[in-house]
Amino acid sequence: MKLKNSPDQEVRILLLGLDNAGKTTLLKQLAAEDITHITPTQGFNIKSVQSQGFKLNVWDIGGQRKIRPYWRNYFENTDLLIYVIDSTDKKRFEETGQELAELLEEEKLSMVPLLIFANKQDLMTAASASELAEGLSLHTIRDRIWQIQPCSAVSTEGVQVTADILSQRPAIIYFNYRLNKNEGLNN
Ligand SMILES: Nc1nc2c(ncn2[C@@H]2O[C@H](COP(=O)(O)OP(=O)(O)OP(=O)(O)O)[C@@H](O)[C@H]2O)c(=O)[nH]1
Ligand SMILES: [Mg+2]
Repeated sequence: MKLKNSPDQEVRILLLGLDNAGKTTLLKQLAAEDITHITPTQGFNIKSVQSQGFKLNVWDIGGQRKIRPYWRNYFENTDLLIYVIDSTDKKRFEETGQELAELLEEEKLSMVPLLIFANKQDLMTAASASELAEGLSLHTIRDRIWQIQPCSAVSTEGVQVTADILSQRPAIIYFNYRLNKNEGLNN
């Protein structure tokens, strides 16, 4: 059992993806906040969510093209990368795939576990998670743990699973990640 005063393990989570993907909506849902007045993010938002002995520090960075060069300022010490995709935005699947591929090449994000949210599944025109996985050639990712998750940040469908992943999986993901880096579990 957790000692009363033992500090929570902090997990740094980075939310990235193109503008309009639904990152901020997702962040607000995770923090159980109102989602009715969300505007495009010009800089970043950060929220800390307490979960299962973990303190999840979730960084949501604006995805507009002119802001993307600043993503790299947030890479350091990331424990989990969440990449959000608007599953209805077929015209930009190639663009989002390119941005993701570039992220996976980043030294500072090497081996960082990847969770992809196939968001906006509440809309009729949404591509399925498996279609996206195929389109983005996710099976070629071999240098990290990855998972694709269908969800709707608006209806919250899949967000329960999201909350579940964020509360249960980081323990596993995080420890695997540390083990892979040969850092052991005690530091
Ligand atoms: N139907 C539907 N709309 C969504 C969903 N998630 C987000 N949206 C809408 O998509 C729009 C963009 O959402 P944001 O959360 O602002 O997107 P973002 O990724 O933070 O965008 P930037 O801050 O520009 O990078 C808003 O109008 C949201 O209401 C979803 O799951 N389903
Ligand atoms: Mg935003």
